[in-house]
Amino acid sequence: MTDTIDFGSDFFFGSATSSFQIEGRSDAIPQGESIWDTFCAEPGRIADGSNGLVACDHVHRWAEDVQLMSDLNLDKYRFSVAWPKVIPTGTGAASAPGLDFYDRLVDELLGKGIEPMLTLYHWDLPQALDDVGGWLNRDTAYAFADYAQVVLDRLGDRVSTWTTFNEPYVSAGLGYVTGEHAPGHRNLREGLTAAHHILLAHGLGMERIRATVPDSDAGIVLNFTPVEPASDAPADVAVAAARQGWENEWYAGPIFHGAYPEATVEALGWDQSEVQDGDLALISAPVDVLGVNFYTRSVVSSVGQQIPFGTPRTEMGWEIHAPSLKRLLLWLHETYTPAKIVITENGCAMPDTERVDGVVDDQDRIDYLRNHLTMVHEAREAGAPIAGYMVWSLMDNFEWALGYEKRFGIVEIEADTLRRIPKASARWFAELAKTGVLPG
Ligand code: IFM
Repeated sequence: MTDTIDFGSDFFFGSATSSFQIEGRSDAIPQGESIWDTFCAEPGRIADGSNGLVACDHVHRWAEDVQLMSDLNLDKYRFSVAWPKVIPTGTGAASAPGLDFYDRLVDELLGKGIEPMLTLYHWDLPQALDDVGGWLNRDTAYAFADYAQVVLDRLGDRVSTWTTFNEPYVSAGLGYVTGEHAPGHRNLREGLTAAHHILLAHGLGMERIRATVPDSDAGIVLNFTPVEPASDAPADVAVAAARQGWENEWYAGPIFHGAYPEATVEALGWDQSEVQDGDLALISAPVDVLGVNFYTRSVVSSVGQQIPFGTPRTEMGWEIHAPSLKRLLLWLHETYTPAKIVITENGCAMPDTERVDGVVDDQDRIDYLRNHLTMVHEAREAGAPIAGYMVWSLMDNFEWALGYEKRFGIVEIEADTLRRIPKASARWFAELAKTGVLPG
């Protein structure tokens, strides 16, 4: 047994989800198609051939889910709004039933003493916007700002933390460069364009947030995968540097320093022709909060990705390496000096095969969470301004191109009934959230 760790009363605990991954559809809420609906309908795109039509049926079970969060003693809940539920075709008239859904959810959360943290975009772009170019079209950034305004006008009086985008690296990189995610393009040049337009949309969205809810905390959620060279060999070091620029600095650079990382711009041969006067000033307007999503690190060499031999991995095949989280947090603190950091996602897909009295006994997930939380605490003690930690995810859900086969939840969703069954990790997390103390 090691010593217990007390996070103190000014640190919060929460959980995170996203619209497409949990909501599903309701006949009472007419909604537009999103790029993910289209992608799911294309044969071979999703590992188990599934889709988001029902997902966790949160659209009907939201009150039960909020009660669950309350039972788990959560201080905050991070969720995203589905643009196609609020403005079905991306631009134009807002849909009252869609807005009412989020209105009820926010009231229910507040009624149970859970603070909502809202993400405006977690990948479900209205298909109608993709039909006219999606993130390759600069107009999409302006459409995003108008959509943000609709949500702000409705929920701004009750939601105190707003983030514009979740993981633009994934939207642009996996959506436009590798084709693993919607809309499934495979073109580096397009990825660079999409990335810039998403950042522009972030800047335009921040302007709307500032103008509408000046007292709120506002920012963005970025994912980081610290990159390390497999050896000191110059070829390995060069690959690591290039990966670091694209995976960890491409978004934080413009937001915090007003510039794309120069060496990577050069390495990628990007002419920056889509960057217009004033864009970077808009993108680098100060944020109050940087959301950090962390899962793993990358050890790279000139011959590809190297997971050190014998290292434990999650069901995603991702190396488990908690010390990288501490290093990341201190690096972010020193390099970008964000006013406030929130761990907006951290967690793991595990096999979930052990059961005790029918309940998933996920000691491996508890170990993962404990080890990462220990690193968060150490980084905080060393001066990084970390305000809270949100586990990904509240419940098992649609893991994008991998469908429902990878389970990240601390709450199990029973396959046929969609019954919510807290796993051992949920009980463990509930105790932590209640006491603020990580047991030794
Ligand atoms: O499920 C995703 C989430 O939507 C974004 N961050 C990473 C998670 C696990 O892959």
